[in-house]
Amino acid sequence: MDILIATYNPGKVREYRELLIPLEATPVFPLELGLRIDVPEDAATYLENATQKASAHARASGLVTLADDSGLEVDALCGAPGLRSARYAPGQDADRTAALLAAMSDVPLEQRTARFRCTVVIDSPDGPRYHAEGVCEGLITLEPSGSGGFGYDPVFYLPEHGCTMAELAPEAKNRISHRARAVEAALPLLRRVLAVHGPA
Ligand code: ITT
Repeated sequence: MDILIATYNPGKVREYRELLIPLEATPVFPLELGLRIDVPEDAATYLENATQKASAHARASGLVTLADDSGLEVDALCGAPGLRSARYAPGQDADRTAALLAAMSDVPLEQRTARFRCTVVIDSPDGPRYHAEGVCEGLITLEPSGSGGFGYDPVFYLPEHGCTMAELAPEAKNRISHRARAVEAALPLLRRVLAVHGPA
């Protein structure tokens, strides 16, 4: 059976294809179904944004649906870009990482602590709804490094790995990332929902 992953971000698509291999269901993505639903991501929490994305896509597709809302929280910027991570600056990922580094140009290394946060919501046309969260702690670098991953990965340094998230192999990112942790917590919930919605 299929599970819809309600994302249009190609980086997330790549990661979910790998992260959901343990699941006895096939991940499908909105564009593969000819779906394109623009959900406003204007709520006050990751949970509300992810819920809106999951619910709209579950209603439109009739499928069990997973959505995530995620972001980078930088302590020296009082938690910014946070919920606005995807819209922190116009342009591409590289423009947003450049804007972030510029905003932090006078922040010393020891104060560059940050975390990625990912909230996953699972919904289905007739509920119930579940959620799970994953967090990954790190430091913001002084300049980008690495070409893997997406988004802010080139400026997110992992002290215990001695490299940025963008310098990790994809399998390694998928073991330790905020999204990997959220999915790990969500897998039992997903299995429960899929058991209810599976073939009779
Ligand atoms: P969808 O809503 O279609 O899933 P999106 O990119 O708009 O895609 P979000 O609203 O959750 O997704 O925004 C998350 C932003 O946070 C994303 O665009 C990146 O800039 C950043 N981000 C999230 N996860 C990341 C990761 O694993 N590595 C680097 N940056 C990440």
